[in-house]
Amino acid sequence: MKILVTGGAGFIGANFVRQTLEMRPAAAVTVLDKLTYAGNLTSLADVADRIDFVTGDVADRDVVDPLVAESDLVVHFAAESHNDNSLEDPTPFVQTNLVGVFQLLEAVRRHKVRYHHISTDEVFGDLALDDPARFTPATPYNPSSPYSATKAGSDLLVRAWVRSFGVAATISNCSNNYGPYQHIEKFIPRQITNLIDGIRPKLYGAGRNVRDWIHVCDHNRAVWAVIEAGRIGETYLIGADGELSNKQVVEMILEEMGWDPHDFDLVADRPGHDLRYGIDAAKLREETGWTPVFSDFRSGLADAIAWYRAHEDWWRPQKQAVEARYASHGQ
Ligand code: NAD
Ligand code: TDX
Repeated sequence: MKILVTGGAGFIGANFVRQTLEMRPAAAVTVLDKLTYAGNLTSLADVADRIDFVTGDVADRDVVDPLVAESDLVVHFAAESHNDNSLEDPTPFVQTNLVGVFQLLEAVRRHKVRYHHISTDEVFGDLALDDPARFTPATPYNPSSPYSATKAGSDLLVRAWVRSFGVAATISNCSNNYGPYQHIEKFIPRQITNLIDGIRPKLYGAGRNVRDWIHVCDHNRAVWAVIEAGRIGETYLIGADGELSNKQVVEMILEEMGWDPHDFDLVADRPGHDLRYGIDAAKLREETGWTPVFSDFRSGLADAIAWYRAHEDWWRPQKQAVEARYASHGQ
């Protein structure tokens, strides 16, 4: 099987490539990645001789078309992925997350190639903190940020291409991932690398916002479950019952790294900050049999802390610029 993985030099994509080579050693994997600030070739260094790597833009028809033509399956991870960046400049979000998906859909339509679309629970907007309800596949789309609006738009493009043109596609909407190779602009690795540098963690607002955490390897195993057992045209929500407030997460990081759990700072809130995400993954579990392997968040977090401690060469080059950018926003 020839698989085209877009965004394979990013956090989830790099883990997906590695897991795929492990689980399916006969698969031929090509990665298409633009190597933006978020793409890092060293994330694939140990598997470089087992994949084809193409540097290019998913929004470029001339790049995408021949790669899709020679594939049996496209798994699309490439995106501008950070909410805070989308508040500063939405331009690349519209270009990559919408125009890029349009180009991929046109190519899989032309060449009749199976397509799996990676999306986020943020397309549904947010839930109240005290609401027992969780997102289901029937929850209406109500995105809050430029990032989540472009992801919502891309999901709708996929649905239209399935219905109008018979494209063989599935969609998965996952909750917040953590694990190795996550960019240090994101919440958990930012706080871990801050603490390595002796800097107190930064919580937006009062730290009450809730995210539903899943280990990146459980996300990727669920993606394979949907590719293999999901129904064409369907949407599957991926989550591992991991709801925690940001304050709870920071306290755990502090404890695991040997600090006092109160050693954090409250900083300026994110404009339009979604209050809570929570996933009901019943459809995924029932139709594909998937279950998460990383059921203990604290031990998964301890693994992630160990990874960032051991891979300072991977994140150090970006640390100063990331923190300078946050500081300019009072964060
Ligand atoms: P990331 O920012 O770490 O990686 C994105 C990758 O895409 C990078 O390697 C980057 O170079 C590449 N890329 C960006 N623009 C491109 C373009 N125009 N053409 C080709 N490549 C391009 O992101 P991530 O956290 O790994 O997220 C991957 C996907 O998963 C995204 O679609 C995101 O919306 C989705 N998702 C992420 C999470 C999460 O918690 N991180 C949760 C649910 C869904
Ligand atoms: O320093 C911080 N302090 C803080 O309190 C940072 C960077 C974040 N936060 C908060 C904001 C969120 O409530 O932590 C939470 C998580 O923040 P992010 O890591 O930026 O993730 P989020 O905005 O929830 O989006 C993530 O999950 C869904 C991914 O970045 C998206 O790509 C994915 O779609």
